Amino acid sequence: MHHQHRNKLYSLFSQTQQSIIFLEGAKVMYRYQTDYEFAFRQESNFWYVSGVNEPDCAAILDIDSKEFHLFVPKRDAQYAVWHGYVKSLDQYHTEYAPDHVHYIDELPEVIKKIQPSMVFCVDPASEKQFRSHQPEIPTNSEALIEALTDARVIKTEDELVCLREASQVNNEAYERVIRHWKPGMYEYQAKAIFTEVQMSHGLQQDAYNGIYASGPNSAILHYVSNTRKTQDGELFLIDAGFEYKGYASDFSRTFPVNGRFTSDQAGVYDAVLTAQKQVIEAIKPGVRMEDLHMMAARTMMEGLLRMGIIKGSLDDIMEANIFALFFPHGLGHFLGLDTHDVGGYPKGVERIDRPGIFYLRARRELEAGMVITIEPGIYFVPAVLEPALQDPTKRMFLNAEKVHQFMGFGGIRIEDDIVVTENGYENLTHIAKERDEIERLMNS
Ligand SMILES: [Mn+2]
Repeated sequence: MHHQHRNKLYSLFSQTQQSIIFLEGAKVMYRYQTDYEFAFRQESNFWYVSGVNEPDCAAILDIDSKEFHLFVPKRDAQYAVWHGYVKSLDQYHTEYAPDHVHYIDELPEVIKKIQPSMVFCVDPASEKQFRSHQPEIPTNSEALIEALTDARVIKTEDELVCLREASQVNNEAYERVIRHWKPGMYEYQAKAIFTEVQMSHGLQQDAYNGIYASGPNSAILHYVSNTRKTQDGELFLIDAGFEYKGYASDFSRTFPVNGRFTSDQAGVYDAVLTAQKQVIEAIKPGVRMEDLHMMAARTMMEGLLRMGIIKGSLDDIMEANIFALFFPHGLGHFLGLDTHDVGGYPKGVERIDRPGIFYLRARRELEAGMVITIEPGIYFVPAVLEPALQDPTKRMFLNAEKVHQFMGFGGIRIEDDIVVTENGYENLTHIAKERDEIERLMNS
């Protein structure tokens, strides 16, 4: 898989320049000034081209000869005492199949031998690092990140296999949590069940800090305290995922703590679900993310209009950006080695300066092989709605009595992971999302 990634990357550079790519791998990170080690996670670009999941490595990719030089740290006996096994160069060779393996202190010598006329680095910091070894060779830190982005945004079949595996385990984790949930359980108990499923499949790296948000917490987009006792009659929103071989899954589901939706919960839920399903049905190559975002916003406003929470004509409501009060984040983002994966804004494309769509993380036409999340949501955030009720341009579209009734309701988000295919899409998320399916799962 990583060999294929290197070839893909080479194909994005012209071949005649005698140039090389220089990449540094991640180092172990510590908690402030202590020796507490955070779990190691390779830097995504380094992992993408090398497949090496160990700290303190570096790589040179020779664009002309297509040779991969792997640089590894020289470990001593002390390292073996504290961290275990010290590999020989031969063992690195067998494990990762580079064309050449060197100890990292041989980096200047190897560069001298290649005599590159240009060195592509991933960012200015890495450029600086390279120049500290070889100040006389010209470097560039824009072309590589652009090429890596172009390569990573379209997934290969092997990458899709990893994404499907991450999703499959995530499907199982969600189903177990929803099936076993009861009022009085704490938010962190959901995280415990979730983690148990993921870990038992060998998935040890979470894709992001999971959100387990009940009641009013469900309106906090990145709530991660997970300490509250879930109450009868409230909703529970979970947004969590783990990585398989570096590839993330990122789902969200919202369900009633007691296993039965109230009619208010059902009304808002159906508005979000209708929007989500409609957008997913529309996915195919050539469709633009910003159009899908607005489609979802409009459908959700239709739902709130039907419930009498907002009032006026749907066109005027959209025109006045009322959707941004209830749907303050983007419809979705690319997914891959990073949860918010690269490629959302191609060069020259800016964010849209309009409330409610500014935070959209991907603005481009979809192409086959892209993987994207679709995650519309409706939230009742007092900090947003209270001032809106005072604002004459917004107040006229809000049913104040109803809006007050929903303060404390929290929010609903439904998120699936979608592969764009030649003819449409493939949905990697298979957890119940129809209300009756969720109720059946929770009461069986
Ligand atoms: Mn997401």
